[in-house]
Amino acid sequence: MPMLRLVLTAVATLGLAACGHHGMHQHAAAPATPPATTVASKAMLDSGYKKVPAPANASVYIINLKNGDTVANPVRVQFGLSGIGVAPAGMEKENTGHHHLLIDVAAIDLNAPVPFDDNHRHFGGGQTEVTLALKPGTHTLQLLLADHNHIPHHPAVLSERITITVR
Ligand SMILES: [Cu+2]
Repeated sequence: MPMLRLVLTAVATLGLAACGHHGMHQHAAAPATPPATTVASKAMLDSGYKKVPAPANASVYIINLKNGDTVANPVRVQFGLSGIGVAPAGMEKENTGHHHLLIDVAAIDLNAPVPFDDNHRHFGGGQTEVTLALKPGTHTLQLLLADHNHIPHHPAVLSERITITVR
């Protein structure tokens, strides 16, 4: 698609020009982190479980870290939520869910409970931040909201995936 490529090039050029003009950025933008592979969210699971609906404007995001950041241990991650609220796991309440931090997860099944393991951290107490010890090197972080049964909402409330470097 030559047309699309042309547009993208133009946007990239403008972006660089803006950076140069304002002189606020000390480093070139970090390469974008490829999104995790997902299957499309279904309103109802094969088991007949009807997913908790999420408002169209619901979003989740990492407040204090951005793609390309370099940080030292311990790594604090603050969870931001908009358009939907937090409730502890096990509590069924409309327009709520609890946070999950996906660490180095490249594929997400949005039609199954969020796994319980070191790469999928549940914050079933309704916590909105965590302090982690991560191995030095690069890691991806992504937030996923899920319902009282740890099943993602429909549509899924999933943050951008970012890469950080831990010194
Ligand atoms: Cu959970």
